[in-house]
Parts: sequence; C-alpha cells; structure tokens
Amino acid sequence: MTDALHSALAEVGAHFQVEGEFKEARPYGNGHINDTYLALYDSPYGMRRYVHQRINTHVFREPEKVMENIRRVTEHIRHLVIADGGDPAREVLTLIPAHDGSFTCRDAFGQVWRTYAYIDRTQTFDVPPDLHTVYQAAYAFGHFQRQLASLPGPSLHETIPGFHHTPSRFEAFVRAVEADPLNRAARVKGEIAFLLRREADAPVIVDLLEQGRLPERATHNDTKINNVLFDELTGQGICVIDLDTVMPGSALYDFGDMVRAAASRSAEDEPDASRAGFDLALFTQLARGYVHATRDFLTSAEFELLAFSARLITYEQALRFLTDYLNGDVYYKVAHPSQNLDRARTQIAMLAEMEDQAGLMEAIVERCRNEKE
Ligand code: ADP
Ligand code: GN1
Ligand code: MG
Repeated sequence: MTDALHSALAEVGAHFQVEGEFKEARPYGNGHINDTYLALYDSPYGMRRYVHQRINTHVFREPEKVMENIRRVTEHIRHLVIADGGDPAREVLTLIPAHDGSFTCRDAFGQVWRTYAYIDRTQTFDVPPDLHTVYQAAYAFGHFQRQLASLPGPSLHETIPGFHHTPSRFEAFVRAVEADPLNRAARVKGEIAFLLRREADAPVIVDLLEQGRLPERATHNDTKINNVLFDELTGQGICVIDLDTVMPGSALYDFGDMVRAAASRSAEDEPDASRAGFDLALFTQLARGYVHATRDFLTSAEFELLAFSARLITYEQALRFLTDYLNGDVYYKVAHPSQNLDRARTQIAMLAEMEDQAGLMEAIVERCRNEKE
C-alpha cells in the first residue's frame, strides 16, 4: 500500500464507528464503477475487517438516495433473517455508521465513502468454479428477490434513472454511433450492424411493465455472480451484496443479467471473441436455482419471459459496452483501450449462441418449473 493510500484510507476510517486502530488497506474486488478497499483494524479483541467504498458520484448522482435504499433494504432483510433463525451478521450486509450518525463521509477531495462490516470466511467468484456454485448463486438472487417482495412502501428511489430501460440504451447507442467522437465506429461496423438489427427486442419488457402485464418489484439490477458471498466452508450462497442499484424494476432483468454473467464460457472481457460464448449446462443450473427460490411468487408472465430476458440483457450490455467504447471509455473503468470493445464482443458472441439455443432455453425453464427441488 502506498503512503498516500494508507493515509487516505486511515482518514476515511476515522469518520466511521469502526473497532480498533487502522493498520492497512488494499484495493479489493473487480467492480467497474466504485472503488472498494478491504481494511484491517487492530482491536483489543483481535483483528477487525471492514470494507470502505468510494461511491462513484458520476454514476450515482444522488448518493444519499443510494444510501437510503441500502439502509431500508438491509434493515428489512435483517429482520427477516432474524425471524427465520438465521445469522444477521452473515446473511445481510451491515452498514457501519459514521460518527455523525449518517452512513457516509466525505474525504478531503469531497469524495463520498461508506463502510460495511467485512463478512469473514466468505469468498466471491468472477467466473464460477463449478455447477453447484452457479446453482447457489441463482438461489441466492432468487431468495433475495423473495425477501424484497415484502419490503414495506414507499417505492425505493430510482438511483440511476432508466437503468434497465433498454430502448433508452438503444438510443444512447445510436447517438454514440452518430457522434463517433474518437472515430472508432469504422473499426466496429459488423458489431454495430448486429446490434442495430435487434432494435425490435429492446422495448419488450419495459412495454409490458408499463402496460401492467409484468409486475414492478424491488430488484437488485446488478446480479453478477461476484455480487454473492459464498460461505467458505459450505459453499452456500449466503449474502447478496453490491446494493447500489437496488431499485424498482423487473425480476426479469435480474434473472437475465445473472445468466449473462454466470453462463458465460469466458471472462466478460476475454480479448479472443472466439473463446466467448454461452454455456447451456451453466444456464440449466441458474434456471434451477432461481426457479426453485421464486416459483411460488413469480407470475406466469414472468416465467414465460425468463429465457428471453437472458437474451435481452445480454443485448443491453452489448449496447452499453459498445456505446462506452465509441464514446471513449467514459463510464466503465478500463485497463486498456479495447477493453470495452472486448466486453461488447463477448456479449455479442453469447447473444448469438443464445438465439440459436432459444428453444432449448425455454424448455429448460419449463422443466425447472415442474421439477421437485
Ligand atoms: P463493486 O461495485 O466494486 O463491484 P462490491 O460491493 O461488489 O463493489 O464489492 C467488491 C468486492 O468486495 C465483492 O465482489 C466482494 O468480493 C468484496 N466484498 C464487498 N463487500 C464485502 C463484505 N461486506 N464482506 C466480504 N466481502 C465483501
Ligand atoms: C457494472 O460495478 P459493477 O462492476 O458491479 C455496472 C453493471 C454492469 C456491469 C458489467 C452501476 O457493475 O450495470 O452490468 O458493470 N454497474 C453500473 O460488468 O452501471
Ligand atoms: Mg460488485
């Protein structure tokens, strides 16, 4: 850890009601938006670990609304876990208050930070190691959805307006193609044409939501597998994390994004697109885990669109990554100039394979609905 990072994080930590004395911190996780650090504190009762996160306020313009959503959601889940005889220290995130009683602080540069208790003896995976883990992740996201189904009103804040409004994502993509500020469009004509051809898919879910034919729910909206903590001993998916985008939406986008992220044959940014693609065996476990956790409360309309939702969100992510590539990498963190293009290409490869296997995907979802756990 550099001296600058050490003192910056020590200063951040001093704002929060942490136990012990700051020892060290290191960057943690692989998020594309916020900056996450694992910090160690020396207390008379042993080492204490906390997660300090700098919230990206270009993306989350109103961090106080993000924090109010997270506070409401974590409190609600904590009550459910306790009522269920579970462990509230492990099955839900614990926000650590600042000394002023709020849940954020600002550092010397005006950046906004929050702190969570670190949940020990857990692990996360960017790429799932086996089918059991995939089943567990899907079950955990389905269970999370069930927990939020009883969240008392009012509706959560919309922390990023139009986050999964696919038609708006399509329009932003078209604007980026037209503006082409870095003259990158000529290099990706095939990808652009592929995405333009699928415009008709974009409004399917938002239209049904608007017509009241799909229910609006409190949803997670960023269901990557690395947003589930797995118990190191049992391998069980015990806690859903990364709650910045919890807001009103469709369960379908959660299922779809989980499939996009976890049923992939490659890393999201695999540079060799020929290695990217969609894995039906992984999809089967995701469908099983999710359906087993949700089958008594999702509507038939939702079940019927589960397989389609995986294609739709993969399409949406391809639009978003290619938009950012064309715009000059202004949204997602990138480690090199073609990373957003690599990400877009893996999504396109997955989407093409999902389209070829659409019938099989539908049949798998249907079988999961009828099978016993
Ligand atoms: P990002 O927005 O950067 O993805 P996350 O909240 O998902 O931020 O955190 C990044 C990573 O840090 C996670 O994938 C997980 O490995 C780890 N992590 C975050 N919070 C905790 C926690 N409370 N306990 C244990 N690990 C955590
Ligand atoms: C971002 O922060 P992270 O890495 O969990 C993005 C998601 C994308 C994802 C793609 C707020 O999530 O929507 O699906 O990257 N989060 C935001 O990997 O835009
Ligand atoms: Mg995350």
